[in-house]
Amino acid sequence: MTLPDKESRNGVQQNHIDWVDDVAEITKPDRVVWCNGSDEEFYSLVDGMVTDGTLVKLNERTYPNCYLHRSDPNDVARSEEATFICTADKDDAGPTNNWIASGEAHAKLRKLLDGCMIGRTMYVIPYLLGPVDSPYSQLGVELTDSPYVAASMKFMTKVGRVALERLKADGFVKGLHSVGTLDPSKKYICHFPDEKLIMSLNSNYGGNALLSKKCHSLRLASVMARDEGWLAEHMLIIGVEDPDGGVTYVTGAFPSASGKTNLTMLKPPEYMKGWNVWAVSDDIAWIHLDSHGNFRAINPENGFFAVAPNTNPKTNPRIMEMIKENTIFTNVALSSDRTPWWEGMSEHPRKLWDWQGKVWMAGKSPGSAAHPNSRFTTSIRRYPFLSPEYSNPNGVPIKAMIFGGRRSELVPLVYESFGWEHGVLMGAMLRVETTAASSGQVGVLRNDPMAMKPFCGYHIADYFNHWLSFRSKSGMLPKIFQINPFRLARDGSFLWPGYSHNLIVLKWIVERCQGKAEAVETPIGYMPTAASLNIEGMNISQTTIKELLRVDKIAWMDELESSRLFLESLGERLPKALKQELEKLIDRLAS
Ligand code: OXD
Ligand code: MN
Repeated sequence: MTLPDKESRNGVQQNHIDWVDDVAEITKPDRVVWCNGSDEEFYSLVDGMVTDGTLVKLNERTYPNCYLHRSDPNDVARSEEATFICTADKDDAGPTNNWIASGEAHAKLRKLLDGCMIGRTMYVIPYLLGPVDSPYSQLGVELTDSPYVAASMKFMTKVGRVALERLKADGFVKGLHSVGTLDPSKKYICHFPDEKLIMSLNSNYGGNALLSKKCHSLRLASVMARDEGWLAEHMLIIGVEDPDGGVTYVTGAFPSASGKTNLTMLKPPEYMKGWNVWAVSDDIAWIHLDSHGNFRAINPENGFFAVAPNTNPKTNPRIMEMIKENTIFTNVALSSDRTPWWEGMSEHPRKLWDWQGKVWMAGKSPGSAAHPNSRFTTSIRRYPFLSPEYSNPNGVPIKAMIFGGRRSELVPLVYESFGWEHGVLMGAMLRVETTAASSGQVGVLRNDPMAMKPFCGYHIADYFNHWLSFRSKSGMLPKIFQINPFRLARDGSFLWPGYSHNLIVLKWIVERCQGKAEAVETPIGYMPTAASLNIEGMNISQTTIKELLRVDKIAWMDELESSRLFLESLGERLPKALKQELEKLIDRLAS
């Protein structure tokens, strides 16, 4: 074993170094490399992976500095069944999480870790989450034997000097990751909130292996947020600019693979002159209250790890431009000119190599050429419409929070809650169709409160209580909305064209915050009138709009019954205020 590079760990506290040394002692890597986040280091990592076949270099002329990574076919999505919260008491993890007692998890993992890095390099990745100099930012150190993870972390976080500088003084979240043997029966993604520790074994999929993302920024951070009085949410953050030049900041919680990245990078349609959308975050928001009670949100991440299928120059030209350089693609298909391809990008080329590297012929080969959860990873800095406030250490002031997700029926295009508690209920009742981002069946309805079911690191009923507690902490509560651009017509086509047209919905939300847009009161909340939606520029009929805004009372009663059963299944800890809100909603629908 070569000793960690003294130069790069200079000044780092001894106890931090001790942990790295202790892990190396157990996992026995051939080499330990402290990452500094430089471009040279990135190129050396990707060159090594191109040489050993882990990456395919894409066409340098059309996709400069872009690479394709193909996963093991059994390791293509987040593995919720292998994800655990490890605490002393099962009740702290609650009914929506898998749990292993922390002592037992340590013992189990210790065996699996023994010698798991023999013949490999262990990369030590010090990373900073959030703006430099922000009081809300956090440090982590990920130890990994995956060069794919080491290279991707450079895009996803701020690696190296900026983190090492803070490591001299601050505590940090410890993350240990090993690709292991990729044996699915030995896959464990374990979180130890009491120790600020993550251990992830036998997966190399981003959501399981880039520990800064779901593991640190959501599961562990949600516990810290509960204890410290803030929110760690599975939310995008955008600044919506109106024709007067005002920018209204909005967050949006949607389950995985439900369009957060598309909404974050929305290009306004031709007919909405003067409007724009500025990206702050496409996946995660850390939200703190400032001294005036404003909700201030930062993006802990520094990059995108987002779904590729259906992204095309029409649905999202801004994304297509961004990923033409300095991007790692995972599990997309490959064209004969070594450019990436996925379903919904363009007409099927006649011949492709599918996501597993096999020849794929249009009209002949079964299944899709790209994996439905194929992804791109790139730095947020590449995005031309990155909000100038992205780096603001104090975050951006949030005026509206949106919940959403795929619902082919029932949920209207947009509606607003009557107040904070009702909005919290709206989030708690979020029930959506599953997507390919997590292993398991796609398109099945499941409860995914606040889009946090897979990511809340503690008892979900306590989490609702935590949300409710902001009522007494802030006089500046954001308005809460639910949206659903995914409603289907009888023939299976989408009723709403989505993508850039979603700005019409955002405009209504912004104008509600500004006190400008009209609304009508319905039993489920405030809804836009057809006139207040400003659909003149769109090619959509009044009948379709009416359908999109229809409240089907009988179907809603069924929905509420399912929600009631779900909420009751959470047990004693369910806040009374939430039950009361549900009763009020039932009464409104019944009257
Ligand atoms: C993601 C997810 O990758 O939510 O963002 O799964
Ligand atoms: Mn996500």
